[in-house]
Amino acid sequence: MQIRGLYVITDTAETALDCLKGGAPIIQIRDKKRLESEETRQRFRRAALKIVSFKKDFRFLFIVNDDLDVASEAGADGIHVGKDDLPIEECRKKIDLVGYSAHSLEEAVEAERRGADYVAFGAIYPSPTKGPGHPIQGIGRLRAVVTSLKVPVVAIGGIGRHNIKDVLATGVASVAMISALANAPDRVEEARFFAKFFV
Ligand code: 3NM
Repeated sequence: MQIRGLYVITDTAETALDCLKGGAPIIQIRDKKRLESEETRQRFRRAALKIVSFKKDFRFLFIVNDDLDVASEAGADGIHVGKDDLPIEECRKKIDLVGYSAHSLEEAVEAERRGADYVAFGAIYPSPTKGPGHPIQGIGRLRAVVTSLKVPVVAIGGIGRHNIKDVLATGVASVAMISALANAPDRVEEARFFAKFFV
């Protein structure tokens, strides 16, 4: 399976399941609080194992954010890292699919050169999840990244119903979301709405 379509990022198996029911082809588990305590780490691990169990009913790529041990234990398809995480080259030794978060065109090109299988680029718009201090790239820079890279580009940050069409017009392979799905009154329907743009 390739990186294409709705890319769901969540810290719960419940949201993952709802989005799979809506047709999402990619799920990433991400919880930046997972290293706060043994309890949060175990919660993360259990959620990863639960999500992987959904593979018996759904076809999807499962990606773990920044935790090679949990990714290996769960038998995840891939790992996603950024500049402060494990190097791409280290991840590559243990797992087939490695994604990287870039925040400039230069960083995106460099990630591809170092062997990333896809590059996430953001934040495209102000992100409710990242908050006000996080740099905004806008559609013009996204387009430049899409045209400069051979690997699939995933747009991320502040994407929702009101701007999805502008994002897709850049030719991105995939669109990643946290809050637009997590906060939707009906997550299955919301995932279906976004997933259908790619069929
Ligand atoms: N990474 P939402 S923006 C996890 O710019 C993440 O790399 C970003 O959440 C980046 O869909 C972001 O709620 C948050 O804006 C995405």
